[in-house]
This record gives sequence, structure tokens and C-alpha cells, in this order.
Amino acid sequence: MCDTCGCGTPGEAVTYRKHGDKLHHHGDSLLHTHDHNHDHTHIRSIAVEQDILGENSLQAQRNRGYFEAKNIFTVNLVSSPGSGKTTLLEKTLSDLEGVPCAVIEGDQQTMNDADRIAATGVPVLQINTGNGCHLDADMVHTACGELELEDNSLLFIENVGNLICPALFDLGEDKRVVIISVTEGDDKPEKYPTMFDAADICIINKIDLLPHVQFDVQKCRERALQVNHHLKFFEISATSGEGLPAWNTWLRENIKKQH
Ligand SMILES: Nc1nc2c(ncn2[C@@H]2O[C@H](COP(=O)(O)OP(=O)(O)OP(=O)(O)O)[C@@H](O)[C@H]2O)c(=O)[nH]1
Ligand SMILES: [Mg+2]
Repeated sequence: MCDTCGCGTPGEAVTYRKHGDKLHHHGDSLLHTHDHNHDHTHIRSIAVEQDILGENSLQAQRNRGYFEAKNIFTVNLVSSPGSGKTTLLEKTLSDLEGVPCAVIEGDQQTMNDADRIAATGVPVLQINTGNGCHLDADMVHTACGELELEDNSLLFIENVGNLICPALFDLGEDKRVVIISVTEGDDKPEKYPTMFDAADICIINKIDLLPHVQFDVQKCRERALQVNHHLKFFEISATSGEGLPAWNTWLRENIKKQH
């Protein structure tokens, strides 16, 4: 159960599925009501939050050690639902032909994204978080065991579409990449600063739609830099391919640095 953001309810289990697996474990959704007249509840939830984040950090450190030992460069993709994480992955994986890659997909339900990645021929594991709205380090640890990752490879983790909660959970990744698409509005870095603060890279996606929407790229970059002045940007269209060569070069350079 996720008490840090209150998104999980007991009875909704996390499931791990490879492409073609049948769903073995589907949690029943549970209506959960709570009487907010009891003031003890809030004190208790703070303690649980500290425990959960502390435990997550420990597991993230273990994941990091595992990735380092196997020379696996790991990228955690975070964004709101629908900003283009899977589309970007589909394109990137075909552009990186020859580089051994694997993907962990995170969604509340469905195998949709894992099926899309499986079509590229790259090993993929789908994590369905049930009511949970983010991946945590322990889920990634379990998924890595299932995937049997190659040494000297590249692991992409597509987090659950959510611009808030995944920011709190270190997965042990090398780089965190936040994607914002131009249909979401250029004020998002100000409104959701935690996610931009916790990222290394900011991808501005769907630039092919710029003529049709009110989105000031320069303003968006400035707002993001106010939150995190270390951010590096890529402006891309995952569908048309514009801007993707620079992103692929950055990935290849990072893999080289690591190996
Ligand atoms: N015009 C345009 N559409 C895009 C672009 N990238 C993605 N899309 C579209 O945006 C929609 C969502 O893309 P996805 O890749 O599924 O987004 P996602 O972030 O993986 O979504 P979730 O996993 O549900 O959070 C799809 O209809 C894509 O075709 C782009 O660069 N330009
Ligand atoms: Mg997706």
C-alpha cells in the first residue's frame, strides 16, 4: 500500500508480466472510506511515509550497486500520462539497434505498453501497480530478476504516467528523464516542481504540434531552469523523429562513458 501519496489500497496487488503472459493475479478494487475526525491518522501516516521512503532509498542503493556491477546504464522516464514515453522508447530502441537494451514498463493496468515494446524485439517486463501511481525500487529489483539483464547493456524504465509521485521514489537509476509535451502547457515546471527538480534531463516532446498550441518553449525552459539549473534539454517529436538524433547521441555517449 502506498501511504506516501495515499494511492494504494489493500487488496490491489502488483503483478509482473512478460509479453504473452496471462494475468495471474488481479487484485480486487476496494472502496476505502476513512473518518477524518480521527486526528491520530495523520500523525501515523507521516511515520509510515518516512519508513517507506527510507526503505525505498536502501533498495535503490542496492539496485544501483547491481547496475554498476553489471555495467548497465539505467534511464528512468517520468511524465504525465500520454506525453509520449512509449512512443519515444519505440523510436529510440529501433535507432539504437546493436546496443543490448531491456525495458521495464510501469502502468496501473494493461499490457499495452509492453506489447508495443515487445514488437521492437527488445526484452520487456510489464509491472502493473494496481492502485499504485508510481514504481518503487523493490518493484524494479524484482523486475530485473525476471528480465535476466545482460552485462554492458541499457535499461529503460518507463514509470507510471504521473507528474507527482514518481518524483519521490529513487529506483537506483543513473539518469532521470522528465518528458513534457507541448499540449500540457508551459507552466508545468512551476506547478509540479518536484519532478523537474529530481530530473537530470528534460525532453520537450510533440514539437510537431507547436503551430497548433499555445506553448512557449523558451518560457518552459526558463521555468524548468528556475527549479533546477542543471537540467539539460532535448526538443523532439517522437512521431516525426525531429530532434531524436541528439537524444540518441546523448544516450550512446553515456553508455560509452559507463563502459
Ligand atoms: N503529435 C505527436 N503525437 C505524439 C508524439 N509522441 C507521442 N504522441 C502521441 O501521444 C499519445 C500518447 O503517447 P504514448 O507514447 O502512449 O504516451 P505515454 O507517455 O507512454 O503514455 P502513458 O504510458 O499512458 O503514460 C499517442 O497517441 C502518441 O501517438 C509526438 O511527438 N507528436
Ligand atoms: Mg506509455
